[in-house]
Amino acid sequence: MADVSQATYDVLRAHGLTTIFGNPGSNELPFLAGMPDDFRYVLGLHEGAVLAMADGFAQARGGSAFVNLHAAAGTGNAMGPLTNTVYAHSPLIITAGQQVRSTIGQEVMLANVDAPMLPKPLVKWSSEPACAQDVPRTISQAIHIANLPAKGPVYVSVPYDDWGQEAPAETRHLVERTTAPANSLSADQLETIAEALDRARHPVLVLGSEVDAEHANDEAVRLADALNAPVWVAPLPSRCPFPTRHRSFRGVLPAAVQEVTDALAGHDLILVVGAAVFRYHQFVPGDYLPEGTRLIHLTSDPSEAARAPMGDAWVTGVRDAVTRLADAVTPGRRPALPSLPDIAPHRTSSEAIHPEHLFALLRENAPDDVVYVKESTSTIGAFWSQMDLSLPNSYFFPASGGLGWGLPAAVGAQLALPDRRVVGLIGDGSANYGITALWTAAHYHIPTIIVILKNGTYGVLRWFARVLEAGETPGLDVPGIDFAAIASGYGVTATSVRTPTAFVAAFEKALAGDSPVVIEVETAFSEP
Ligand code: TPP
Repeated sequence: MADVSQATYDVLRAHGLTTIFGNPGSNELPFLAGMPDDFRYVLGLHEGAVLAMADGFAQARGGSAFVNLHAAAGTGNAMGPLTNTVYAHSPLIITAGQQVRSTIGQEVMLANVDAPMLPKPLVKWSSEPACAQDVPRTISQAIHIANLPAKGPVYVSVPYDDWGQEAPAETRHLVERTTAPANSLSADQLETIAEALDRARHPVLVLGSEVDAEHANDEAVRLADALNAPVWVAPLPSRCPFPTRHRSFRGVLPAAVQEVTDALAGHDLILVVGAAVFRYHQFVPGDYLPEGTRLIHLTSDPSEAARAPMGDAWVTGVRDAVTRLADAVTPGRRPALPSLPDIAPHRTSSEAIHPEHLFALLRENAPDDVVYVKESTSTIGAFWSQMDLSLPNSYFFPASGGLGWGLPAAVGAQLALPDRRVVGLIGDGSANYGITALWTAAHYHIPTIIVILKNGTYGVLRWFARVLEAGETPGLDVPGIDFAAIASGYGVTATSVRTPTAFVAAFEKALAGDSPVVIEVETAFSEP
């Protein structure tokens, strides 16, 4: 008869969850001691890094990932990067060890008091099984909930005396069962939307990260081509849903109400696919839509549909909807769009490498299928102005802006995509929050290249202080950090460069090798 631990590992295996990202404590040891040989454990040195690494892994592999944290303190450390996981709709199965059941009420050391409540405002579902025998089923439930639309992280706390108990025989059914979303536009709904697109004089597409997560990029191109419509990316994207050099590509929408409306002026129909409507940031009041413009919203997330302040929403599988719409609309009703002009020349700076220059060098020297994980906040505009991205899974950014995600996520993404090279583009402010992931990269020989953009400041906050007319603010500069020395301390080869030539040489060397590398680049601060 299997025990609860074996039965749970059987459930995890059935879902392909054979990698455990974790940082252990005493509560977790009985579970980990039973880990079968076909599983691997990836140790992170801080739970924020553990969670972000698992998220990068999950997003890059297009599936879920399993996380094991230490009780309340470990869960707490992971909450920052968890905010990104929520808005990336990343199905992480997060577990945490709990003290022995009979002692939780006494609040013995490491009891996770009211464990399911701790991550509750963020996760999609949170639970502590009512008894040991229900642990394998609860883990199974967690996996299914995480993966059904809208996908998202879930949390299960398990008392450590549960693992050695006998599992009920019925748990064998768990490894066989499946759940699948079946939400799809009806024929009538499809016709309504296709007709609206056909009738529109100047339709525009606004695509979100879900299009890339569903690998519907090619289908989005087919739809844009059939409509001859321009394509914007929804504000603050965490992924790149459309080829950036396609003639329809217009860039990323700004994250302020009036600026979005201004950018979409002149269009009588806006079709938003796989994004929130809209995720604004800086508060610039204004009109939500240009006068007389209709907005149609397709998303798999009922909450995204319900909370939008405008538009008609259909909750549907995004890939299915885009594919069928591309077939249903009447092609060639509007003139073909001209090709995009060449990429604008990059700006330069005399004292340090300008971020645009750095991104131009990356465009020229990185392999075509490179994957960028970016957490450098003042350089977002510079990045999009210089990049030529065409493949799915080419770009990841923290989906709620919570720092400490990018560096570990780059390590996790590299683990999931061994045939593509992952380059982390990390600000010198951001790098500190997830820096311990360098140890994991070194220890497991994960060949991520981390480029640290060292401008000595929390650059985007300088810009924001001006937008808010906040005046002089303390705490915005981070001078005097030697990332090459820190990286060496964690066992990662590192170099520090100041010139474009030196950067290209260091980058080529990193690409030629098969181990992790940190390249610290002195960059000029420029406003986003
Ligand atoms: N703490 C967390 C966990 N997340 C945050 N988003 C912030 C603080 C606030 N914050 C947003 S951007 C930023 C900070 C501190 C500065 C980032 O600086 P850096 O990585 O150097 O990028 P730069 O803006 O200079 O390009």
